[in-house]
Amino acid sequence: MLIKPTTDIRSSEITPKDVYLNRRNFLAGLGLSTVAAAGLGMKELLSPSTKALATDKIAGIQKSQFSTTEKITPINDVSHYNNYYEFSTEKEEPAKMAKDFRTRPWSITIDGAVPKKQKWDIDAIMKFAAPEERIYRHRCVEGWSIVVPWVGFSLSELIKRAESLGKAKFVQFTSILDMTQMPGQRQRILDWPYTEGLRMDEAMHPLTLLCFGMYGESLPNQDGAPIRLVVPWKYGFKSAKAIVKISFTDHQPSTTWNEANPHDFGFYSNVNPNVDRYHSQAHERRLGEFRPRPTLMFNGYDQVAGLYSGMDLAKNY
Ligand SMILES: Nc1nc2c(c(=O)[nH]1)N[C@H]1C(S)=C(S)[C@@H](COP(=O)(O)O)O[C@H]1N2
Ligand SMILES: [Mo]
Repeated sequence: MLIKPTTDIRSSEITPKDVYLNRRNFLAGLGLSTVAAAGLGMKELLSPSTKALATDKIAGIQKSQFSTTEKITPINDVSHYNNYYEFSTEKEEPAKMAKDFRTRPWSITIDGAVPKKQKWDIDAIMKFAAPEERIYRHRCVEGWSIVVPWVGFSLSELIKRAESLGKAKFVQFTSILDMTQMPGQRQRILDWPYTEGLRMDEAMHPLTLLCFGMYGESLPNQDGAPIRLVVPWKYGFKSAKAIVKISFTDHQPSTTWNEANPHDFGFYSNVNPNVDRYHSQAHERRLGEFRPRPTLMFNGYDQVAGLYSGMDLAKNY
């Protein structure tokens, strides 16, 4: 999602991806990988560093009533096609470049409209509630989508413990700032650190997931380890990765993409096939599929419609 003028690039945007995936699937069928295709020898292929993921199983995961029964996107696609501009603007790069990213020790600072500023360790946060598997559709504003079995629990479990004060109407999420580990931050592609935000009722909605795993294991670094947000009825950029701060405010917080290009990336950014922003949002392509499918209002999560009653979603896009 490079910042560019709103020329209509339509589905041509997604085509290289299909070529990439099909090529990979083809190579996988031959028992080869793109690593081999890139001309690396057998030694590199067999070394542990080429292992797809270095993650840990999460114990005691419960099923969720919010899960879709749609076909889950293969883990290898989800973990090798990532938007993570702190590492790279190329989607195949974060899987490689985030490999050594340090996810411990890690804490999240809770500040703003709360009785007292706090700093919580990630391992304590992960015990706030039982981990659930939430199989969600995930829709990027660029036109691709995936179905992912995320692991986490409702963000409301954390907000309850923060005891946010009555004047808190919004929540801001801040991702880590560390240019020693994140080469993308040495470039001013975006105004670092990455920030995102939600209105309090959106943040408290049971669908809004504080996420620390996927496919039964801890998150791969490139998918936002150790902890990220997943807001399934909004475009993917609302789901900030590698969160280090959660701030409660009485006003709408600034958010990175909205500041970069407010026309294309609204504060709300609910998935909406009827509002063309960035480019037409009427259709999407599931990773690994060829035929585009129609995009659903709120990405199919109709239960959130009540949050926006009386709002013009073309204006408040
Ligand atoms: N910190 C941070 N969070 C981020 C991004 C990013 O570049 N940096 N990219 C966003 C975008 S545009 C998308 S589509 C999703 C992608 O999540 P995934 O790589 O797990 O599919 O992460 C979002 N969260
Ligand atoms: Mo995205």
